[in-house]
Amino acid sequence: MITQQQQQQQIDQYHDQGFLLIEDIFTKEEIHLMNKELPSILEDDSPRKVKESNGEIRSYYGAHQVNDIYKRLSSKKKLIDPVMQILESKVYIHQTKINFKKALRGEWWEWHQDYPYWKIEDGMTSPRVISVMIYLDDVTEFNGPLMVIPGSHKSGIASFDDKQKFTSNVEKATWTGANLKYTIDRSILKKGFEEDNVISVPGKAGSALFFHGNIFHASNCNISPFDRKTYIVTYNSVNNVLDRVEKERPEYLSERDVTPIIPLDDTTFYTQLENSI
Ligand SMILES: O=C(O)CCC(=O)C(=O)O
Repeated sequence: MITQQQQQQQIDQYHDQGFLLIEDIFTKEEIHLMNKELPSILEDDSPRKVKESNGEIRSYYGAHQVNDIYKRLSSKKKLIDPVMQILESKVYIHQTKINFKKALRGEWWEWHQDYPYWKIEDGMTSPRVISVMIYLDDVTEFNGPLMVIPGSHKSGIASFDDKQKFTSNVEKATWTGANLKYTIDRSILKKGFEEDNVISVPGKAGSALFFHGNIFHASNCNISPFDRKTYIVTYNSVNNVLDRVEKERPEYLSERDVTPIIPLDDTTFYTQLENSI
């Protein structure tokens, strides 16, 4: 248990740096449960499953919509409480994805911000949104940890599409592959690198990395012999409405039902689990 003062320090750190790593937020048993579900989730051959250019699985979108363990673990109180505290409101899940980054095969993620995608593709009105990356494996310096530029979330939107401006290109709206649509310009990135202000965020399986919708982030290829699987849940404030857009993306990329999550405590989670076995 942490004290109220420590909790406030964590929240202040998040607001200042744009990210926060909390270790041991999930138990070994919970991580095992999530990993055990993966083969059955991946039997699905729908567009939710996205491949790398080398044929490996890159991502699976919306696991919480098709799998009960993922659904319930995404609602756990220990995740939702800090998220609600940071966003100062009730929240719902806008999007989830499992990123696989397989040993010696997993590819990179270019430097980008997430919020521009949600603003342009989904009509999200403000960056009052937070993603939580849950580490399903140990994440090390060598298997492609997330890299961030601390404080960059304060720059607002700094990403551009390949024409150096925002265009809502409906054809590309469901693009989920390795060549990202909105990336950060080299000149903007140079500043972060020159000021020696780029860090990676390794951590043990069970850690959770909370990060702001506008933080600059990227990750390298996995050149280690160990997989680096993570589950990313994006929580949006129920007050941060999605405006109408010309063409709505499918629900596995953009949820429009804003019913607030009811946080699940451990007792409820394990009772439900026993009942479902
Ligand atoms: O999995 C990763 O390393 C990067 C994921 C990412 O950048 C994203 O989901 O926006």
